[in-house]
Amino acid sequence: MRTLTVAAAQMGPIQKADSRESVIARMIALLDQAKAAGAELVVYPELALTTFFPRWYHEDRAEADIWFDTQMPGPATQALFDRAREHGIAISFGYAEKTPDGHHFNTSILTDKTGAIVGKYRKVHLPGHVEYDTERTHQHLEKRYFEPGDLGFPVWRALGGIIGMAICNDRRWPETYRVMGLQGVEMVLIGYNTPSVNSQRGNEGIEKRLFHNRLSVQAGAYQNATWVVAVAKAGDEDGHHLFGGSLIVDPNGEIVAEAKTEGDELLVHACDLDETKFGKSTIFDFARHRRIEHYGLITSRTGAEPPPEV
Ligand code: CDV
Repeated sequence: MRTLTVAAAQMGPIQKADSRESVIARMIALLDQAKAAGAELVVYPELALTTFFPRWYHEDRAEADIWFDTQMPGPATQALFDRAREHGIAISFGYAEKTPDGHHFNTSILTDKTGAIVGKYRKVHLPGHVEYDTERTHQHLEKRYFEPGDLGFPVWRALGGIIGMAICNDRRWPETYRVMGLQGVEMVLIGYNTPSVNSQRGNEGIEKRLFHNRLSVQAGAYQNATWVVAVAKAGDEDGHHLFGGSLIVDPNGEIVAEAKTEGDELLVHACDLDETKFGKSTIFDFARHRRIEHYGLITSRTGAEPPPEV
């Protein structure tokens, strides 16, 4: 048995006017609760330090730089890293990263139990659009403010297991989990900010969206025999509602913990990383059963006509 006790630290809304210090104080309060509950790893949401700013249009993109961090840890976040180190707890959270050479990414990091950053992931699947869209009920300008992640989907040997990260929209894409699954991932950490309504389909309400959240996360866990910890930022941010529904899902695809509120809420579960072994050595033993052939090989063997060129 290899137990990693994880805490999914769901966060309630962060308003535009909230200071970075007030957000860090909330994150530290969750960290203290997690320590009392025996957690070894605390996972916070996507863009945990700020409101979900891609809903706000800035004609001059540089104005959005107020939401970005250029240093991690930096002046505002140092206190969180310090408390995590004091507690001997690893943390993972998302933030808007501006690199020294001026690139912008939607990023998450993983630390070890001493507060040292051991992993960095940059969001690959950026939803939304670049320009102001008058057809939508609300804006989703991730493509305006971020570049697609340039680090792939790596995994890290950390905390006694093999850990990977993904961010929000990534969780809906099977290859997110599979790329990490092929590297033996045992726990995937995912933060998200998901509006309760579809900006392009008004009748798609919160129940359908929570269903798609569970469907994606549970399928990713089961099909890759991995734990998945999916953590929301939830509630009403300046009149824009995000759903909660944070989840911890086991390698059978079953939910072992689910958030009940839309506020700051901790879900704690002792995850046995060895529970991934059964699936990885039987139905999802990729080395034995996974046979992806090049399309040309299949057509030459079966005589099937390739699709017409378009
Ligand atoms: N932050 C996100 O990536 N949100 C998307 C919304 C726009 C659908 C998501 O997949 O949850």
